[in-house]
Amino acid sequence: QFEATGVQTCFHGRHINPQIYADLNGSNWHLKDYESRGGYQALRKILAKNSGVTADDVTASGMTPDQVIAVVKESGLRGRGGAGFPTGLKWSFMPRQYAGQKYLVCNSDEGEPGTCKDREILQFNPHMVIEGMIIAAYAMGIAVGYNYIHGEIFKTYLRFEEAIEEARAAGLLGNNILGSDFSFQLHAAHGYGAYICGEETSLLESLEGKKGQPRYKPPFPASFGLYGKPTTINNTETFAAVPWIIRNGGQAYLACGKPNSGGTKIFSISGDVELPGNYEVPMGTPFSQLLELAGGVRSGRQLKAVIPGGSSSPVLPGSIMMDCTMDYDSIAKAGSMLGSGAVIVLDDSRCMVKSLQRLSYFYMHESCGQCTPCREGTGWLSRVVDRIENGHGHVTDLDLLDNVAENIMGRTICALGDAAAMPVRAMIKHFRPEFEYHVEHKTCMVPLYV
Ligand code: L3W
Ligand code: SF4
Repeated sequence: QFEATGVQTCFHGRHINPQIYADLNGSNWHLKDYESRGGYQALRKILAKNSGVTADDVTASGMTPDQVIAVVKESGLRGRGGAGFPTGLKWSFMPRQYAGQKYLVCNSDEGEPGTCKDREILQFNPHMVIEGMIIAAYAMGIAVGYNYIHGEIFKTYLRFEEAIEEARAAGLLGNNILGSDFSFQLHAAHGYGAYICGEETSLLESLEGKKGQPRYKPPFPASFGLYGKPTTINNTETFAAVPWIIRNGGQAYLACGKPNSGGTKIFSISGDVELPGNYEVPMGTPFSQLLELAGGVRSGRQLKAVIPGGSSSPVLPGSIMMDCTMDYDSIAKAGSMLGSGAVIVLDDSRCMVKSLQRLSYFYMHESCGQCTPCREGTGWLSRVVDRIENGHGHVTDLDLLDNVAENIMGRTICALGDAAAMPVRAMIKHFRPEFEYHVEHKTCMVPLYV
């Protein structure tokens, strides 16, 4: 069932399938290969009207920008970067009649611990993102776009540059695309590895050449974005879904998933599973099936806990996760977030105090330092968890952690503060006896921790 659902990215289930990996690892990412898989047919479809451009699989009727946005709305596509904001709605925020410069930005600054999907889309299927961006630019009347790529995947950035050059040489980017009256210039930019630059306004600051620190929102980028101009920012996987949606229709994409969670989603599964990797499955797939696809829990051990949507999402006990389906509503109902789809599996040999120690250190390290609750609070969280793990905890430390977390949440400029606080509260809520044991016995209650 899963092997056949490669809707977006041609991962067709797990990417570590040797045959698929061999294909993708080769030179199959080039323009000619993408076109042989039906690539750029969606672009040809929308431009057919005013250019005489021919498309293999559609009548040459073309699509207006409004029609493109309507199809994306109909598809139920939601932002794949973490927040799940409806993509069609976001596109409709762009002021179409605005006479000045407008920008389109792809957020490829993938840095969320556990998430490793966007880099593989860019590595193995860059033209799908480029086509999605061109279609988005057409729909919103945007002439200039940037793809901001994480600084630690420099080879992927170079490949994306190469793909842009291929598209430009073939008349798919630049002035008068495919002979139409639509022009779009696309550029790649790379960051330097700071996690916070994945936050959209921080990314814009960095793209402008400034220190990557988040801005207050509102105003949202839709009205005050890059260089203060209206800007639409979407995640890499979101853009990659667009060509399929335009070719096959919004309803077809929606039908792949669930009503409030249309289409498919790539889940990056890591941790204690036999076959970690990226898996593209329909939204609404039971977690138990996804786990099975990843080979099950490592070495036949028991499932203890799951962080379902990247390190920013609250941890859930394995028993709760086994009743969930992989879609926004089910995971939210269970008390966490689907986030960017990074599923971190923890087996029964894992110490939750140690796990939280690593997470808390990460957020302290990545805080940009702009707001006091985050700058100071992430340090407090990290130091208190540290002392519990190292056998110097106090009986009052659990309440202290909860208090610090509570005082960070909702009091910061960007979501990093909440992202640091939520995992702490969830860990203590679900695994309190483990923390208490650490404080009382100054050692771990999980004897097999390695
Ligand atoms: C115009 C309005 N635009 C919202 C736009 C807004 C943004 C999108 C979602 O955080 C989460 C975070 C991480 N007018 C608007 C509007 N928008 N209202 O809609 O906005 P928002 O604020 O809900 O979310 P966000 O700030 O984009 C993203 C979580 O995702 N996360 C992060 C993963 C990180 C990666 C990575 O490394 N690449 O994926 C994982 O869970 O914690 O909660 O575009 O402008 N009225
Ligand atoms: Fe910076 Fe943290 Fe404030 Fe975000 S919440 S702006 S990362 S200090």
